[in-house]
Amino acid sequence: MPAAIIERIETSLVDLPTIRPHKLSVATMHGQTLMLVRVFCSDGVVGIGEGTTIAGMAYGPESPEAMKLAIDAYFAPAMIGQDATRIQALMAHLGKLVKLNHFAKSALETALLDAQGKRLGVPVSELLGGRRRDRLPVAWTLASGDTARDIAEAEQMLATRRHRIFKLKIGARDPRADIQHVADIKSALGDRAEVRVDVNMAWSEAQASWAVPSLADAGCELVEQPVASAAALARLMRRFPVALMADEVLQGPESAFAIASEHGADVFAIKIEQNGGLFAAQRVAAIADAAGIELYGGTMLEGAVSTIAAAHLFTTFAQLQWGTELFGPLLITEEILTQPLDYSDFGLTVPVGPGLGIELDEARVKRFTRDGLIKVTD
Ligand code: MUC
Ligand code: MG
Repeated sequence: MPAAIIERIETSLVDLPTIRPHKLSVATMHGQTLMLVRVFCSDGVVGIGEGTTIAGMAYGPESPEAMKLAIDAYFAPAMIGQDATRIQALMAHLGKLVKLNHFAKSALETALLDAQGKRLGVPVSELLGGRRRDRLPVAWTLASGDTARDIAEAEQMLATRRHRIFKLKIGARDPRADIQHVADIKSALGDRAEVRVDVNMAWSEAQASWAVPSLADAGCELVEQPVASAAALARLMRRFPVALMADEVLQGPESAFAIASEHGADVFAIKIEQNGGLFAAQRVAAIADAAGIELYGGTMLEGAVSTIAAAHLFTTFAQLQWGTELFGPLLITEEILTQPLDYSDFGLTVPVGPGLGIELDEARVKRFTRDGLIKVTD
C-alpha cells in the first residue's frame, strides 16, 4: 500500500495586475493570470503547482482557462486514487492519456514534487538531483515600449542592485527603430549592464540577416528567437559575432535533440512549462550540455509558485552560463506569499524549506481568485 494516495485536486484562476504594461512583439500584457492547482494527498500533504501563459493565447497554444479545464476534466479524474509518491510513473501515465498540454503537465508535476518534498522534508532541488548553488542571477525585461522610460527603469534597477542584465523586447516595430532603441539603451547604460534582446519570432530570415549584425554593433550580446523556424535559426548560426538563443522552438526533449543535432542555437532558454514539466526541462538541459549548447533559465512570466519550481531546477544545472530571467513575481503588483522572495544583490535566493519552500498567503490569493471558478475533483 503506497504511503500517499491522491484524494482531491483543486484548480483556480487568479487574476493579478502587472506593475506596467508589458509589451512583446505578440501582445501587450496588462495583467497575469495564474492557474493554481492543489493536490491533496491521503497523508495530509498538499502540493501546489502553477501554470501561466503570456497574454492569454498570444504566445502559445494553452490558456489558463484551457489548463484548468484539462486538469478538471481529464488529468484529475485519472490522478485520484493514484500513488502520489511515484511522480515520474504517474506523469508518464498521464502523458499517455493526454497529448501535449505541456503547461498543465508542468503545473501538476510541480504540485506533486512540492508534496513529495514536503513529505520527505527536502527541497524540490534535492528531488531533482541536488542543488549546486543557492542563488541565481536574475535578468529584468525592459518592455514599456518607450526608450526613455526603459532607461529610467534600468537605472533604478542598477541603483537598487536588483538587476544588471536587461532583456529588451523588440520585434513589434520596424527593425531599424528597434535597433536604435537597443543602441540608445546600451549607450546610456554602458559597461554597467548587459543588454540582450528577445524578438519573439517576429522577423523573417532576411530581416534577421541584416538586423542581427546591427544589434551586435549596438552592444547587444544575445539575440533570442529572432525568427520562428528552427531551420532558419540554424541557418543564421555562426554568421554574427553575437550568440543566438532558442526559446519558442524548444517544446520538450525531442525538439531539443533535433535542434542540437543541427547545431541550431548557441544557447537554450529552458522553460519548465514550455517543455512539459521539470523532468522534461531537465532532459532538455542535459541535451544542451551534451551538445555544447549553453544554458539560460527562462520564464513564462510565472508567479511565485512556478518561478520557484523553475528556480529549484536551475540550481541543479552543471552550467548556467547566461543566468536566469526569473523575475515574474516582480512584474505583478500583488505579493501572494506569506514570506516574500528574496530578490537582492542582482539575484534570487532559492528557498531551502521542504518542497518548493514557499507558502501562499491564502487570504490574498482568495481576493484575486476569479469568482465561482474553484473546482474540486475527488
Ligand atoms: C519570452 O519570450 O521569453 C520572458 C521574459 C519576458 O519578458 O517575456 C518572457 C517570454
Ligand atoms: Mg523568449
